[in-house]
Amino acid sequence: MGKANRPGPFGSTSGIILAAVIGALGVGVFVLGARRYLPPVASRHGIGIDAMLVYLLVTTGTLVVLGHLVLGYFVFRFSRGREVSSSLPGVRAERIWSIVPALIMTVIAEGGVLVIGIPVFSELYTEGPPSDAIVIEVTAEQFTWNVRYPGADGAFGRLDPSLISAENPLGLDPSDPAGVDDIHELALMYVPVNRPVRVRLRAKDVLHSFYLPYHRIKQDAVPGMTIDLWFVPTREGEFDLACAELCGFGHYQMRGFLHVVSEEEFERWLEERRG
Ligand SMILES: [Cu+2]
Repeated sequence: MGKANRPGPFGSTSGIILAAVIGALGVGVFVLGARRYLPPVASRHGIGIDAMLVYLLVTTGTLVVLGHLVLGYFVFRFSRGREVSSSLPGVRAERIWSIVPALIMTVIAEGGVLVIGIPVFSELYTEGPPSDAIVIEVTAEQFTWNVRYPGADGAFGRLDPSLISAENPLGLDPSDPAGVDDIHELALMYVPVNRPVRVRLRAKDVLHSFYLPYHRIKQDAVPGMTIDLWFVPTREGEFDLACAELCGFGHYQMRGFLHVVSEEEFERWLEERRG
């Protein structure tokens, strides 16, 4: 069957309809995917994350659209009941059509991840937070966020899991003087704008995930581990904190708030909370 001389499978009308559907599918997917699906960015590194996502979406989306338009064109062109002939492609053509798309996909994927993404990730995950970062401890539990700030001494009080009770949800050791002035909040974080924030993330019971959608931060909270993360908030306002890991019946209630305020307002709030 090397050479096939038979009519195309479609009459012209159905061919045109199919070609239009295929073309519209490609364009439709791109238009749907191009809508803004993340809330407006509010952190410094988030700008880099968004740049990577937009680059990958535009490059791969363009290929999807082009691929569908070419496919639609071929269906239209060769579906009019005309006789078509075909022959197997030569080795050279096969090589070219294997290597060129592989190179294009490499440039697209590596350009996005290595050139745009890796510098952002390496600052966040290998360099760590600057020394002037505000340190906050967040302990996730079913179904809320325990937020703790060190008091005026700048040190967190010792925790002992055997002391955990309804009144002492974190198991704070009363014999440690460093813990006396610690500030506790429930599902509420205050941070000053444009200052690095370092979060020491813990989990009390099961897996949770600390998700700040506006700040492009999502980190699993794992029982038995303290995981460090950091970011620099760039806009003042009240932002959502959500749990992004299905953690039980009350998972949907695990909403918290991040208040990003001016440096003066933050100091005022700290003073107030220190009493
Ligand atoms: Cu949770």
